[in-house]
Amino acid sequence: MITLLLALLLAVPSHAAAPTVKDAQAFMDRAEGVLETLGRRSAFASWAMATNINYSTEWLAGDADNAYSAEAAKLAHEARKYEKLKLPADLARKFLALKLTVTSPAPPDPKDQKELSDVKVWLESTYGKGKYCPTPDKCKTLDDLEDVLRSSRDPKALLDAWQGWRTISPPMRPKYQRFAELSNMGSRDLGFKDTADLWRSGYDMTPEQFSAELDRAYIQMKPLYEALHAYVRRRLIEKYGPDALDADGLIPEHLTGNMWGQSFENIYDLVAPPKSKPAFDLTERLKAAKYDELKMVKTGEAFFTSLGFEKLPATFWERSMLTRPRDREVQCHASAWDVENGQDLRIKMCIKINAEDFVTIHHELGHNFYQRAYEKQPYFFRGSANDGFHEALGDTIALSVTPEYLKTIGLIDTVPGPEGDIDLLLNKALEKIAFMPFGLIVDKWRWDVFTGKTKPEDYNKAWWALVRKYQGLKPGNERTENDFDPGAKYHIPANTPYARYFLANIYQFQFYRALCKTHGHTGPLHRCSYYGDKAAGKQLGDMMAMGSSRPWPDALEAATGERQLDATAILEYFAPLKAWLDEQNKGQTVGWKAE
Ligand code: X8Z
Ligand code: ZN
Repeated sequence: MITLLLALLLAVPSHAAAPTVKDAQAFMDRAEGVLETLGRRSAFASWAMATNINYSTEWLAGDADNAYSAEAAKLAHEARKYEKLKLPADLARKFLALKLTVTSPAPPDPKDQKELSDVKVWLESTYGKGKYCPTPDKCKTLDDLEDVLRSSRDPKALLDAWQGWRTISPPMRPKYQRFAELSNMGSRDLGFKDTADLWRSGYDMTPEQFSAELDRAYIQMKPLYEALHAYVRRRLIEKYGPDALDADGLIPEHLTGNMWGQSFENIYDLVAPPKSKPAFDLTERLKAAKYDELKMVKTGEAFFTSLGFEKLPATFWERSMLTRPRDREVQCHASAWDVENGQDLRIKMCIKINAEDFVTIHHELGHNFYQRAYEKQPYFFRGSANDGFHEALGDTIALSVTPEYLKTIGLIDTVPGPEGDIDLLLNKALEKIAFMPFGLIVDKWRWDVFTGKTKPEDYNKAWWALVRKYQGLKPGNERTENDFDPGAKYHIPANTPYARYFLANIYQFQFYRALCKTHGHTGPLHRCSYYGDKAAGKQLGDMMAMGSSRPWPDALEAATGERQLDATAILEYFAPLKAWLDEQNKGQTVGWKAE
């Protein structure tokens, strides 16, 4: 009897014992293994869908997404057992990563989980297949319409393309509303207030501090954006007259050369300094030198290898999608993929031979080289220090695509002298400075949707209020709540957080400034290219190899010696342009009426 009791006592207590750090470690090892397998399945299925959208690939992608999200939510619940333990810092970091691994987490009920995965796939594929059909037999894809925005100077044609693209998104509105509800259910189930709270929890500071950091950086940038805006507005009024005039000083979005007014680089010809003759036009040079899509990507790769990075694997060239296929629907928005942990890297892009895509290729390759650099990290540390770092990497390289570099690779014959500085800086500002307010508002809009501050009946109104306030732009024609204009920007239906691009725009100048210092560059910052500099490459590569294993200020410090998001680097880069713009804007109104 006594032995039986003893045996029972010995058998029972093990599950009641408090978990130890060792248990937490064992749990995490298992979680990483399970999610790595499911993540790989989901990556293959998503690739299959993005490069061939049809009923079957949608089904596969939705199913794999559901399996990953449901398992991640289940593991995050199990993880609560270890919450009270004092865990070593890197293990604690993995527990947080587990909670953040899905940007729209699965709600507890399997029926809701499936609905969420289905709605996500529906939104993404609707965007990918989206076409503007002025007549049923004449449909235009986004790339066709972007060509119009980029090249046409006829306000009617511009407006038609601009509003035509926005005919794809009204059906998304009820789906997006449901998506936000389901995603909030999942976020709350993990202990977050809502999905906005979850999205802002991955920056080694509180969500409130994160929002304040973005606002702080934006305020640093604002005078420069306003100066650029005032100058561009005046030149557009000169060109388009009444079509560009607005009593409040807002610029009509369809005249900016970009579908969302997120970059003004395509209207450089309209706003270039009046007397100057631009030294070269990169688009024209690429075409004249007979660059094709492959050569554009090879040239990008060569920049990275010049810094000491290994060549891309042979499978990159076999499996990437570089052009729009004729025979099937695809998601053309550029992206970079790490399908099998650093081994199977790919990009997916519908490349056009122009300067904009030349930069985007460097951007995408930056993702791939980053992915390979951290492949030896454990599953939850295979990421960048924060998501802004991933977006910044390739752009940091593209900033080194200077005239000096273009001459080295034979794309131009002569390097413009210092008299070309303002042209060059203006060109870059149309890309980088014009982007800043847009980089901020996409998630400001979504955070307000997720918190409930913006009600579904005000989705469109809230969007345009932000565009007006931050970008100083206005819609091409009157918009109502029958429209759903946020849905006409990829990252909304594809559920990709956007604050990362705002961060990236600032970080890339911090990286660039630091690498130029290592390179020993003297003279104006914007003339620096570290092409071929292995020391600069190592400095960047060492940070990339850290993955997300350390808080981001540590990673930033490793590459730059700095620990803060700091707009002084971008301001320093553009300082000569700011002085020039202020001169041009003398006696003119700067700014616009926001309310
Ligand atoms: O989406 C992208 C990349 C893929 S990560 C092409 N970008 C943002 C956009 O296109 O809106 C790069 C810059 C901003
Ligand atoms: Zn990117």
